[in-house]
Amino acid sequence: MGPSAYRAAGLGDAIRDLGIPVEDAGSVAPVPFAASAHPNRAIHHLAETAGWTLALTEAAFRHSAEARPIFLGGDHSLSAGTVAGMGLRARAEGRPLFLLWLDAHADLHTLDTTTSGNLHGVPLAYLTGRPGFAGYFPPLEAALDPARICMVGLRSVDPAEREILRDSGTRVHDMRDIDETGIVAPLRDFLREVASADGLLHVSLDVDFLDPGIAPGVGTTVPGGATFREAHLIMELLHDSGLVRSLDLVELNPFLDERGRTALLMADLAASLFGRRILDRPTRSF
Ligand code: NNH
Ligand code: MN
Ligand code: MN
Ligand code: MN
Repeated sequence: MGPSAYRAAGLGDAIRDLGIPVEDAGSVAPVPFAASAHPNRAIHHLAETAGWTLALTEAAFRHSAEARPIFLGGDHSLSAGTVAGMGLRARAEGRPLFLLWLDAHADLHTLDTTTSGNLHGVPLAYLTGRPGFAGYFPPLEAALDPARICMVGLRSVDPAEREILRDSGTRVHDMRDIDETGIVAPLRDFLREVASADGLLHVSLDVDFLDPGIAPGVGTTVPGGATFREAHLIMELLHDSGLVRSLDLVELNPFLDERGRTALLMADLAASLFGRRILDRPTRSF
């Protein structure tokens, strides 16, 4: 239902209004994937998710050749495919892929450590080539270097994820960091690294990055999230950087939304990323 809600919220027109041509490529269909049964019996929908991952990897690679794709979910397991596909795109262009992960959660469980069994909690472990996915998920052709990931907004990290993050080299900015120092300096620092490496930047925006007070339409709300302005400022800085190649909008659950306000906010944020601004201003280098 997420993609329909974004369409109804006017996502396409919000970007067209900026003078950018938009094409709706429609829905991706999962392809069959014969995943083995996993000893962790908690896991839900393993073979289906693997099939989606395969289909989305191919779609992301194909659509990113000539466009800056926006992937509408669906839960965050979608990123296992979209980011894998963007990894192939980056490799084809001979450039490194960087990832900005805007989320309350780290989504770094492996199939062995997840206790909820919800596969939206595992995409980053898969994408960074952590062990235990072989035979269960599609083989990953281009693993992402954890040092090229920047996480912003964390406020719910499980013990196994904390362990993985400790010496990963990933840039991690939890909500406390944002409270203490703001988001501008660390984001500019990351963007400078992407620019100097001539990298491709993928942005993955989980609804629960936002504070539940402004974005109630998600199954895993966590109090103390990003404000309206913090989120918009990130999008505005990303636009000014000119570095973003692709975007995920994930975890929207229209059943839990209030009068479409979460879908509208996510569409607004995407429009800011694509260049909507309050006033014209001299672009400052970051
Ligand atoms: N870490 C928890 C789990 O694996 C929660 C993950 N939920 C999310 N992630 N919404 O973004 O179940
Ligand atoms: Mn997530
Ligand atoms: Mn989350
Ligand atoms: Mn989730």
